[in-house]
Amino acid sequence: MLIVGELINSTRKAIRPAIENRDVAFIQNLAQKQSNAGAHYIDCNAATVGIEKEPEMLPWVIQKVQEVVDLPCAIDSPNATAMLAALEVHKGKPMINSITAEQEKMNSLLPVIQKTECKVIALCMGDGGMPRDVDERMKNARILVEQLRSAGVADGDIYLDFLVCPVSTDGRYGSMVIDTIRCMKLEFPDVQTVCGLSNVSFGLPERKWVNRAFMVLTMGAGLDAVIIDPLDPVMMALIYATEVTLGKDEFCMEYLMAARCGKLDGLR
Ligand code: THG
Repeated sequence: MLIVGELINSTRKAIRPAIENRDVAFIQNLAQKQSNAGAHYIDCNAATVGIEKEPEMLPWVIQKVQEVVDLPCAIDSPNATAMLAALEVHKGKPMINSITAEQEKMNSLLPVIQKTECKVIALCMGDGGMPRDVDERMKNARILVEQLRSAGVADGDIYLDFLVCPVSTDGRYGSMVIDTIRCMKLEFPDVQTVCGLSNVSFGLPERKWVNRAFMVLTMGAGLDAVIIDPLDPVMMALIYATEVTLGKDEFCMEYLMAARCGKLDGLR
């Protein structure tokens, strides 16, 4: 399971002021903690500082993060100018978070993707707005896979995101994502799947339990990558335990290593 640490996101209360005040220690501490907890990518989002400042602030965040952790970033921005500026300073193979099947998004980002060795998160959203069902998600997925393939992106570098919505607003949203992951794996076995897991629990108390249950279910359906708070030790222990039960952990090495490092002590 590829883990993208979600904590450096300017929509979070503490992050926006930290970015605006260029609080290096705060940002770097969060990057280090997520890396130590097992994140493979650090999501970096500076979108709430505003459209004029983001092209300056997002590259700054990425530079500060990569000064202290030897990890690539998921560059989380809706703004093509900020994305380009961030790619200029990024070291290693970045993850572009994200492109959609919306015409304008495609036109601005596909040429950038074509020139960059990168992984790409593709949100299954088109010009019709939020997809209503599995079919609409699959329709957008097909457009995205076709366009990204023709921009030279290998299937293994495409991460389809099926847009997790809160189950508190409609109880069908959870199983809709699970069904879409299964469909996708049948049609495009080498294309990867990702989700921003914590969206599922918006509006509910004690959200962590819902996130953890959804993690295990989506992994069972074939989820390959996830955007989460890696500082939840119970979540991380469940990921190790689920991988080993799905036979995705050769010789149970990761599980054994996690146990030896005290990473499975969560609820004890
Ligand atoms: N898909 C992709 N990218 C994404 C998402 C997705 N990026 C953003 C988001 N969804 C994933 N990241 C977060 C980051 C923080 C929270 C949830 C998802 C979060 N925030 C608290 C809240 O809103 O209640 C606020 C916490 C605070 O203020 O400290 O939980 O789906 N590709």
